[in-house]
Amino acid sequence: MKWVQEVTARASILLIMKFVARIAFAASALVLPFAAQASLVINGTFEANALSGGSTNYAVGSTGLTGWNVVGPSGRNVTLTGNGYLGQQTQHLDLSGTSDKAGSGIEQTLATQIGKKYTVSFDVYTGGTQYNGGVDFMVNGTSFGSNLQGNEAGNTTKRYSFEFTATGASTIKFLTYTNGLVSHIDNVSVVASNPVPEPASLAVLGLGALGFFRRRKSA
Ligand SMILES: [Ca+2]
Repeated sequence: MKWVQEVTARASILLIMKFVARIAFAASALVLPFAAQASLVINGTFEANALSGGSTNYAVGSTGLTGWNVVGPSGRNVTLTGNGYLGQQTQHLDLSGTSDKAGSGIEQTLATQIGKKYTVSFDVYTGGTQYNGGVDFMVNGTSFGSNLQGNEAGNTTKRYSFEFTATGASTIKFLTYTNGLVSHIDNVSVVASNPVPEPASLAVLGLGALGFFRRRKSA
């Protein structure tokens, strides 16, 4: 009955190999969130559109600003400003544009997943005490911050972070809070804030499966 033993052994090896493959697949699915930690926001740094001069205006309704829709009352705009403006080191966006009135801004819809938590972060610059400005921020129409200010005392940017739970796709929106000259944002990022499994625990899982396979084969 040696052939019966042989067939049984081969069948169990096949089963074990399938089991190991499943473990490996499950482990790879767990590893994926590591790679997905990059920001979901397109052009959150406002560096995608090259400036030839000091600034470029994008009118309400425009989709010329990479990744973003320009929103607000008809006739308003937002202004992409370049390196060196008011001491900034990179390109950034003035939500108040050339009108310097409340209500203009930008929005972007992100492929967030229902029930998952995300952390949104961005820099605000309102020009110190010599300028009047402020930024409103909302997700799917819900306000997360109103009249957000830069670091007035140091006349520098201030970074804000908020956490939200997605109900599907999420539209993030920035608007000028009030009539004012300087309502700038930069470095917008949205990342999943759920904790991810540590590589060490995944390695243990993988080794355990390997040990199981070896024990069965040598039996
Ligand atoms: Ca920038």
